[in-house]
Amino acid sequence: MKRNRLGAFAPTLSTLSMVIGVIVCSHAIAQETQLSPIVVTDDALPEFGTSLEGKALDSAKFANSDTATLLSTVPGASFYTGGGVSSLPVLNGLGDDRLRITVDGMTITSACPNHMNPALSYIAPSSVNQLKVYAGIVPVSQGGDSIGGAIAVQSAPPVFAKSGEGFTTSGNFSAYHRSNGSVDGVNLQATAATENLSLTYTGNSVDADNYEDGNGKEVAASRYKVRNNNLKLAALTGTDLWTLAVGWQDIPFQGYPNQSMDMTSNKSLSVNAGYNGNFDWGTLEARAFRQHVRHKMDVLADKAAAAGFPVMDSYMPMDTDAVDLGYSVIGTAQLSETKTLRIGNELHRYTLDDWWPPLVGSGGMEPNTFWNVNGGKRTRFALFSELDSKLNDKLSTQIGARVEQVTMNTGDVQGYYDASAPFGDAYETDAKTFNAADHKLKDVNFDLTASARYISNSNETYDIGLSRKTRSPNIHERYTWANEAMMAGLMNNWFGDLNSYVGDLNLKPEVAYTLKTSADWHDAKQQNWEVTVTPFYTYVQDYINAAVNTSSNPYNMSGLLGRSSLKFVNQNAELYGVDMSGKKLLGKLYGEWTIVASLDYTRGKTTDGDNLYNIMPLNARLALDHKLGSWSTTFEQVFISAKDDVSAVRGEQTTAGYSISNIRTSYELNKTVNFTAGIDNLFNHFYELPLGGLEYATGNMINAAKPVRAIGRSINAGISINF
Ligand SMILES: [Cu+2]
Repeated sequence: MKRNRLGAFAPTLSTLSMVIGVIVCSHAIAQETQLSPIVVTDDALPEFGTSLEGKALDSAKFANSDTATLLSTVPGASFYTGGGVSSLPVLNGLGDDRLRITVDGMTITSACPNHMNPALSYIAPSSVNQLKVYAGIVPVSQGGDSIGGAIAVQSAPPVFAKSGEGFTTSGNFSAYHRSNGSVDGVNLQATAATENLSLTYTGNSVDADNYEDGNGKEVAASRYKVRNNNLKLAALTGTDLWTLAVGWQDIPFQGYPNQSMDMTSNKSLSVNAGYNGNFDWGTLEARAFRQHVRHKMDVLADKAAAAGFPVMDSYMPMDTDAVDLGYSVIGTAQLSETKTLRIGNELHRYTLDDWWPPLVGSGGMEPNTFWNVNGGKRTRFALFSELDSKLNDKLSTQIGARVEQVTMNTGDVQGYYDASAPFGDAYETDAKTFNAADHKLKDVNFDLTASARYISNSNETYDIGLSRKTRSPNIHERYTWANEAMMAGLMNNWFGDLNSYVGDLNLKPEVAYTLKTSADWHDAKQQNWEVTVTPFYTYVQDYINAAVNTSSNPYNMSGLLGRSSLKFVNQNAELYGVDMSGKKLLGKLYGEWTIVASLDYTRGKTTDGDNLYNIMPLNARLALDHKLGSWSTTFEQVFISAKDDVSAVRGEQTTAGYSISNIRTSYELNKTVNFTAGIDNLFNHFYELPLGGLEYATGNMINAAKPVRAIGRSINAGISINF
């Protein structure tokens, strides 16, 4: 494990249009000991995953404020973009709630009908020490309630003083600036530690204005402001490690160009306690956590202006109050030299209130509070077991089974008004129907994973994996109830497509069957060259998709040209494709040059013949890395083909192909100071985001909304200082 992440970024500060950017990271102080992770692992095990840490992460950190995008070099990864720090990651065409995403072991739910606050929005890129990604085939110990894959993000492990050293302090400060959107960020990390106790504070902030596209035109409501804090206490007793972390976040605003709403406040408080212990029989990891979030939405003034709305204090207040609560206990026993057994139990309970206060004087949004979800509950209880075996020198296997019970419930709802209002019955019939139904639901889900790795010789490794994975519907998919499309349905949308959605109590869990193989060819020392080819096929039974809402509610019509009123439905779907990557050391000429290339192809469609929504078109990345002493540089070219395979039912719009160039360089001085600079979208190319949805402010009853415009050229710089 790499413990030194200096490298971080670099940018810096600026009062006069200079650039800066920084990132923090570096817990790194050489003279301190770091507890090695207590996990029984074996390189021989099959793994359809990628682990990013150290330099591999640092190169991306200053160029973005959005932790999900640290995955951008992972084959098969893409992003549904929305808010500046809240992209929803996708692996091989399955994203958002279809991935299991944890932050320091905590399962955090997007507590918003637009999924504005997903798990990775609670940790800044600068605070990420390690990012593990499993695409398609996921060990059951890492999975559960997901069908696409898993992403586990870890902040830096605690640092203790060395034996005999007594008391020590260490830390890092970093700052960065990005020209497009005038983004300023600062990060601070400080640790005070003895041999047995360690206290670390981590804080960061980022302020961003609206960015400009490649034509120099501003994208309204792309601005944001974020404050994150975390205090972590760790104690060592013998070989046991205890941790207690408290985190709090404040996002005063985060704009969403592809939603009718914007985040106007997100305040959270989390408590996360962990234990890692060694016993005669093996190791025990335990964790308990709770996160409370208060989330608010309305429309930011600049978006309202861009959409042509009259100036008002509030356009539509929306409120969310949610709690994620959970624990996990995982025991790992080394049964023999060739067998490791893992047994675990997890509980995750999510509760949600989602209400929209009346707007006095609005006519259509009063006099009652609109209850979108009233006392929603979703509890998962899981047991799993996993066996790692080394059958011989060449062949290793992993098999696992997981059973998970998901129970859900919610209370009664009401709309803004009843049928006695002058506008008639937009809500009352739907509310009565919903309240008369039984809301209590229970699913029992089974997951199975079997995988094998065959190391043929020092040049060839082959993996194969087969799995069955299950995800139960989320609260909004099952419990949103109002067919009224212009107001209620459009608010229940985490796709950025500006359609209206309504839930269905009868939705079944989606079950995915995946077959994935991987071939890895490389030189014996794995330093000179490598080529990896990873094809996959997934069949999803009861994939939760959308169909035209045939409700006879008289207000079941969209207020936006080309947008539809849709309803969540179970369909069958299949996804297939291939990820390829390779690298080659070119040689030495004023430093060392390496070429790195990757290509992803994913196809997704329903068995009825429609394309799945938001599937990343064929894309490739070509990078030339240069290293000379403490100086490293990457020249990157990204190629994205046109998005033509679009979802008919969602009225998905095509986007044109494009190619952009990025340059990043960093220089490390005395292992203490790190300077970073870069230019993204060097040639200021104008393009539309394939997975960005539609720009709300460009659509109305006469004009169809256009795809969200991507950011133009940005000059970035940062500095990181260890102390
Ligand atoms: Cu929201």
